[in-house]
Amino acid sequence: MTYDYDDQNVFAKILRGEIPNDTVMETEHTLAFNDIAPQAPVHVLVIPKGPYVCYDHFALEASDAELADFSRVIGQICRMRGIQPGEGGDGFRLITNAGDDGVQEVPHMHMHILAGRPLGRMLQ
Ligand code: DGP
Repeated sequence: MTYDYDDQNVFAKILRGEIPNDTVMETEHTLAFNDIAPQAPVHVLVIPKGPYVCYDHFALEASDAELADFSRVIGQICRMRGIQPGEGGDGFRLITNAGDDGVQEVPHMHMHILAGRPLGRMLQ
């Protein structure tokens, strides 16, 4: 399976510094920034710096270092924002949309962190 990465997508432009962003955290392999159209009081997008189209591309082809870094950044942001349910926060939701059925708007792998209000039940 080959993935066709479009390097003109908006997150690629953010990574190249061509479009500004409101950075929350940056590491060697990962960038996290606030969503331009927040759907909740906390709405952070976490993206790998590598050219991955969607979750399966990232999960199957990224290095262990990239995968671990991405996961840790998400955990650290949850802790930073005080939304982790185990330690007094009220919880959060992680969403990654993929492809047409997933209604993925930006074709660069990203995880949404949503929190700060009751998010409702998604799956019955
Ligand atoms: P989706 O691909 O549907 O999972 O969502 C893409 C998200 O990216 C959407 O919540 C809006 C956000 N977004 C789109 N363009 C920009 C941008 O230029 N800057 C930021 N910070 N967010 C953006």
